[in-house]
Amino acid sequence: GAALLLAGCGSGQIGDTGSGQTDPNNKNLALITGMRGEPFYVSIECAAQQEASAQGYQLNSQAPEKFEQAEQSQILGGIVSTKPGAVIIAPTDDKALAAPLQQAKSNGIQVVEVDTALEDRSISVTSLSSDNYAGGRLAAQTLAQLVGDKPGSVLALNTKAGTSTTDARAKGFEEEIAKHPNLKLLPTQYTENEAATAAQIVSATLAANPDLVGVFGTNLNTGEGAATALFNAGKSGQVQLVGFDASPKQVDDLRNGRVQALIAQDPGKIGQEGVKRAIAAIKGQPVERETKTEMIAITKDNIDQQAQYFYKAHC
Ligand code: T6T
Repeated sequence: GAALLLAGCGSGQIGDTGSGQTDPNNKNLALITGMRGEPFYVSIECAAQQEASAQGYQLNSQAPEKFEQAEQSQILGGIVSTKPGAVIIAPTDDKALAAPLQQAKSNGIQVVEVDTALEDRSISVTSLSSDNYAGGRLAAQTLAQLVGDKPGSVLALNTKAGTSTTDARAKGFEEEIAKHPNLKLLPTQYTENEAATAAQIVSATLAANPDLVGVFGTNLNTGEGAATALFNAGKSGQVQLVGFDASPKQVDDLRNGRVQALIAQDPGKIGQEGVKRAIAAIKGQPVERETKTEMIAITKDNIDQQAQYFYKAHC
């Protein structure tokens, strides 16, 4: 008796399991991306806002200042207390966000994962992202082609361990590079998603491995940092650089020869479809459990045909 009564009162506190019911008429959505002001996430936000307005829904969009799970969990806690019908989220850690998202779910909030995902697939109703493992393999194939037969070392720059997307990209990259006997893969390094750290690691790797022939930056910041370091060392175009994402700076770097290829994602599609699914889930309609969106390898040769894949710095 007492325990049941306790479970029924209070709202949004730890231990409150809520009713678990979603009001099908709830018109409020929340979007929590991985980091504020970052063009991949900005592009998701712009498309999500557009779709939400078109369907007559309010979208409350928030993000941590850095790609950081503690701050993101705090934002999520605040959003849960406003009881939106769904939260569309890019969890910054594949484990740490599980408990607060389970809490949201228990409070009747539908969870839609965009881009990154939790290891535990039982919390969200749907997950939308690039096929990041395939993207890592595509990056390796592209890099191997750029390097040609030349023997040498290759470096992959990951972000933070526990980031589902970049972990999958690094894995795909490693497995594909292993098929190229002329390329020796150095141990993958972590940048904590800081461009400056990526630049330092590339400078140090150049010094320690004069045979470096290729670098893979698994996302925007790692790629931007690597491009800066190679340029400062006078190695642009000698050490082949394949990046992931297509920020305005990355696209400039590709045009001016500081980067040789970019694997671009489709954040606009992810944002738009994320909102569509959130609305469907609120209404109790079925949604596809997992969907992979398109990616494309952009090089100097096809850059002028691929402008639709460039990310936005502002809506
Ligand atoms: O590469 C994207 C995203 O897919 C990844 O999960 C985290 O980094 C980015 O947002 C780029 O900064």
